[in-house]
Amino acid sequence: MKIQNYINGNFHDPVDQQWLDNYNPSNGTVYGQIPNSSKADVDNAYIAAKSAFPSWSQTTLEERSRILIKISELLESHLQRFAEAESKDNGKPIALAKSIDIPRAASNFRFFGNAITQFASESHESVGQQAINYTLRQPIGVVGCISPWNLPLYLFTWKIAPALATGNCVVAKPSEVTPMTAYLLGEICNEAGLPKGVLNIVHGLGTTTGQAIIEHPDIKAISFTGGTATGAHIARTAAPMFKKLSLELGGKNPNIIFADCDYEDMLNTTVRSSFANQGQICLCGSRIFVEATIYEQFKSDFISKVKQLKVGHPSEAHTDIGALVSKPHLEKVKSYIDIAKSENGDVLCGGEEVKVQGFENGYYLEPTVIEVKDDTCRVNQEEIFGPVVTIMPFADEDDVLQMANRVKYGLSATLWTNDLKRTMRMSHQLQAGIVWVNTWMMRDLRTPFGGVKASGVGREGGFEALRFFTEAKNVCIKY
Ligand code: TXE
Repeated sequence: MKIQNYINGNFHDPVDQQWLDNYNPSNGTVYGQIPNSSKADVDNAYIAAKSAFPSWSQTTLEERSRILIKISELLESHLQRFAEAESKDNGKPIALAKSIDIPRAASNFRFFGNAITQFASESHESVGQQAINYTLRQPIGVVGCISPWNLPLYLFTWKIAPALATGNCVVAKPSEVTPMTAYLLGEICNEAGLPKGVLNIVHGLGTTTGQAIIEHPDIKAISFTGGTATGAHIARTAAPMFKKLSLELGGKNPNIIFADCDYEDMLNTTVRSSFANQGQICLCGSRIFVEATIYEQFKSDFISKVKQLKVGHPSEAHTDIGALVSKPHLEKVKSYIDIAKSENGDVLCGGEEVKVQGFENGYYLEPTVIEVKDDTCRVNQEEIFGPVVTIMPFADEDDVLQMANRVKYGLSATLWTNDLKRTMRMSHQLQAGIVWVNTWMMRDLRTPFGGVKASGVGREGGFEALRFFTEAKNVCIKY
């Protein structure tokens, strides 16, 4: 199957007729071609977006809101089709695509369609000077949205929905590894009545298509989710042009378990926070720290639960762990298991590729738990982004706080305890953009989302996203 770019409301081949193979990770076969778009395609997308901007930015909030909510409803009505496409493209279990990815993509449009109608700005009276100041929130113009492969439609729409809600026009690029649901979204947008050129989707490699977007002098803001190295490259490229940037990058998140927690809840959630989506979520708790008094008990209970996880074909209802997204990614993740062994890490379970019957060329890996002796070892410091977690004991609060913060990343942290004072102390000191206490990945779209340190700059979510996609202008009127 060949997919095309979505520009000005129509589907087009890439100008240079350059194509890339699209792989099905569950069986390792090529099942389609996608454009490897050049600068010429990005320029065409930009021109369409620029011409659509005057009208879209002047469209009433009610009308923009209505269209976004219509997109959300159409996504919901095509749930099965989108979930199948996502699972096939990415390797994630169909049940996960159906229960999380696609519904959350639909929620993004619904949420920002509603949020824009509530987006107020401030005013300040300059007392004694007989003047009133108010803040205008104006759309930026044409903005770029670049998303990764792990939660393809969910993260793509997480950027596009607030960009459109605020009256911007968009040039967007999904990951070249998982382009399919973004391609299908174009059809839905036409059906929902989104005017031509308001959203344009170009497909291709980061180094060609993505690079053309970030280098485009008139695409004034970039919202990006992906690897930290790519984020740094985007920041360097964008700096001389003073582009506005939102960068959501990698994570190496601590999952901190105290003896006083609700044990069963913690255990079940920790299995999920370690291995959901094959561990390919920037929020996964990939470093597990357990209070020494319950360490041995936890180790044995956790390993026994992990061993029960079923690695299998993504389309099977009972699959817990599907395929990793690509062959190169599988190789990268496996290389960390070798690194762990060379650093005296103890592989407590997993560590081997799995040959799923009938799909022997798929990219499957056992869920892997590595006991590490020292928190500064590479497997404990570098983002692996696969079904691999480390575990180690800690002595007390100070000890674990030091280890939790001793990484270059700072996206999220999870804390398991029933001690309120400790919860407060630790939540305030953990270097992370999000702290979950006695839960994991509970999302409320109104909350700020993003990381500190090498996990990025800027915040998405709620009004933060609407602020990012607008320029604040102060108007001061003397009366
Ligand atoms: O990400 P890339 P990759 C981490 C994870 C993973 C590593 C690399 O550790 O192993 O990053 O993954 C586009 N200009 N995360 O290689 O390359 C690219 O086409 C403009 C964490 O997939 O960062 C894709 O659309 N764009 C992460 C997007 O950037 C460029 C999720 C992400 O790809 C570009 C994914 C360029 N020069 C990986 N180069 C998370 N935070 O959730 C690439 N791209």
